[in-house]
Amino acid sequence: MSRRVLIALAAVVIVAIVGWQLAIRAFVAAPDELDLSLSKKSATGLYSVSLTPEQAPSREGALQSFILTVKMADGTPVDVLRIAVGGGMPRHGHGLPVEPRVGAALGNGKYRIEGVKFSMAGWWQLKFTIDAPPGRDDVEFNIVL
Ligand SMILES: [Cu+2]
Repeated sequence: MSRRVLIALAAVVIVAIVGWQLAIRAFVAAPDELDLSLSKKSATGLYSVSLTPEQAPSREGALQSFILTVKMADGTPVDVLRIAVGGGMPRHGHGLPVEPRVGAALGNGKYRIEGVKFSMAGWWQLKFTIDAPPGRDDVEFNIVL
């Protein structure tokens, strides 16, 4: 084989390896600019919501629980009528492996979210729809493990 052919082959192999690694990285890794804040305003700004893991750090495969705290912008706790929980891995197109449950109100705007499971490492989202007398609003949190 000529030297030129060898160089071309080496270039093809390097491009393939780099491309494959970039593809794997895009599948596994979270975006660089991801908002990992666990305290934020709901989508329309109605509520101040925070999500506190009861077991930290979040682990792959274990059932875990979170405390969701819902307050008005001025800090007044909100008596929520209904919380819908959803989520999944945005880059993988799948949802949560187990449907979480919302426990009884703990008072002071706090609610325990039980039975959350992350079945693999990577970027997950937990999404909540909060139904309360002031209105309905959504909030989502990013979790990377
Ligand atoms: Cu996944």
